[in-house]
Amino acid sequence: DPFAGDPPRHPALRVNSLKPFNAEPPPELLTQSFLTPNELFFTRNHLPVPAVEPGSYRLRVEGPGGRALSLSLSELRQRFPKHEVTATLQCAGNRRSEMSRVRPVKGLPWDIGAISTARWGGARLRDVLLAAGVGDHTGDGEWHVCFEGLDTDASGTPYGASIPLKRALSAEAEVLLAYEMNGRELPRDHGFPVRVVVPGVVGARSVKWLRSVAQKDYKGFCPSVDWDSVDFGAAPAIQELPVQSAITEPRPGAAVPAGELTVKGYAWSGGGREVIRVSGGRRWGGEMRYNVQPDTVGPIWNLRGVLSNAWHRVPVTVTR
Ligand code: MTE
Ligand code: MO
Repeated sequence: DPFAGDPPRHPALRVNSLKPFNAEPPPELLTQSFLTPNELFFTRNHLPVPAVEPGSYRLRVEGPGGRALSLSLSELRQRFPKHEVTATLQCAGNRRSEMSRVRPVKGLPWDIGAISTARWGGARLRDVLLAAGVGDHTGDGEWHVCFEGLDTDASGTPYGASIPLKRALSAEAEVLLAYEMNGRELPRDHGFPVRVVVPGVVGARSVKWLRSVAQKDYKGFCPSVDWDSVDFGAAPAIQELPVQSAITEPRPGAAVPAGELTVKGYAWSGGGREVIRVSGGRRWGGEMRYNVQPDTVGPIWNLRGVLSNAWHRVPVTVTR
């Protein structure tokens, strides 16, 4: 069993698939705190969790013209200033099960919990790339930075993803090579010992168990084994995510007393845009810099079941 070495998990997680492990926190626990506790943070694994010996871990960073760095964990910690950022990760398939109710779609049937927030600590990707000789001169959209994980499929192909070089080098985008999650070392399910964190961008780009970072001259050379955010035909790959919100309490089908009711939920702007307002009452929806959530699933339905961000509706029964 290739999954025999996977780590133990919190019993409260709602499991969508055991091997590979895919699970989300129950909605009520997700909104109990702004930062999601590490053991409740949603987990999206495509493959078995690699067992990494921190002492022999090396991160390979390939710059242009054959220049390369090989960094141990302590070199990554010591050579580059530690930067911290609070960022939400969301899987492209979050709330997919609502799309499936309109018409069946492919993929894991996530409810509303494939989204979680942590305070990440690590080296800035920008600093590491500059140390490897990657320069700002290549900031046109053709250049990408490719990430590979230590998790490989039966053919030896690693999990991989890429982001535009411009984002990778941007000080504002705050892309991290993270070795800490909420003040502790990364848990094995979340990429121990090092993962990428790309704030505001689809979770698939935040490659866990990072083995290499390489500058490539165009996207065609990057590996991509990711099913839940690969290109739709000729459409560009998903990067920044649209505005999202959902109700975590009450739960669908709940019996609630007549009168005033406290409703809890989350709202997230996606690609680092500002939240203008969250409307409740007749409609529940987030509005971020004039991006609004679609009111129904129908017009945004797609076969992969990604970017499901329509108004979240929770039917309840009012008791007296
Ligand atoms: N990185 C590796 N190496 N292998 C993976 O399976 N899954 C990706 C991304 N990084 C994945 C990965 C996907 S699709 C998502 S949504 C996020 O990790 C989930 O991160 P989490 O499991 O820490 O929540
Ligand atoms: Mo994902």
